[in-house]
Amino acid sequence: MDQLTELARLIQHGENKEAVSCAERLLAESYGVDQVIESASKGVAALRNKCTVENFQLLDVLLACRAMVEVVDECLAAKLKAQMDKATDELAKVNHQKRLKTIVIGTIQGDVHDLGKHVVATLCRFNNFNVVNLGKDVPVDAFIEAVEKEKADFVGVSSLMTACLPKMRQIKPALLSRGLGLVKVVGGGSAAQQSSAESLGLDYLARDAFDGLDYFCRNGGHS
Ligand code: B12
Repeated sequence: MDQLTELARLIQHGENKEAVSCAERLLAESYGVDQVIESASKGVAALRNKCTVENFQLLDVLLACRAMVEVVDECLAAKLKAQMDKATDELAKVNHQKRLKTIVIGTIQGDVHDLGKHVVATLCRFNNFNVVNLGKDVPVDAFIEAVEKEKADFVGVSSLMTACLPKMRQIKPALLSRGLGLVKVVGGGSAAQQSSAESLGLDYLARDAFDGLDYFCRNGGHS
């Protein structure tokens, strides 16, 4: 079994300590952060049939999620932070007054899935964005208030629950009604993927965390 498949297996079985060691080994052997996240995500996704209405095995899913979060927090964040510190030093030398772009991110109201959004927040934070993470089950108004308070450039909104998509659709009109139309709204998550940017009123619908990060990097905000 190759090491990426082994990492997916360890996450799937909730073996958190072994998963962190395996991810550390992979990174030391110069596998990319994207490969590690992809393989860790496969481990969680393998539990799909243990997370249905008919068959819901909470413990298995929670243990797998814990392993995934520890890999992201203890391993990928450390790796990205080292790169980020270096990049920040270089950036500071070039232009020490440059303002970091701000992303307000959260999982939409009614939905408690937050692993994917957590990955996006971590990636963006370590790629030179100021990230305000509102958590999960976030009402539309809370997104708008945070955008105003933080003078945000972007909203990142996640939904894995099809039933919550109508709430996601309310974000852009709510921003427009408060004169915040220049704030770009980026959606993600498996439920959003079943729809389209147009029908959800998004500026962009990201395929995955890296696609979202690329969009944030490509696009300037309103400052
Ligand atoms: C883990 C999990 C859980 C965990 C969540 C733990 C947590 N803290 O997040 C727990 C056990 C709590 C859970 C609960 C439930 N779950 Co669940 N869960 C899953 C599972 C197995 C994996 C999701 C996951 O974390 N994937 C790994 C992450 C890394 O991937 P991701 O979220 O897709 O994110 C990636 C991209 O989509 C993207 N992304 C995501 N968000 C964003 C946002 C932005 C801005 C950007 C740029 C990118 C981005 O970046 C990530 C990395 O690339 C899925 C099945 C599956 N295979 O997807 C079901 C699933 C999502 N769950 C489902 C259901 C039904 C439920 C429950 C209702 C079950 C129940 N009967 O109680 C409850 C939800 C209650 C609620 N109100 O929300 C359904 C949803 C069906 C639907 N379409 O509506 C699924 C699809 C299972 C199924 N086959 O039916 N679940």
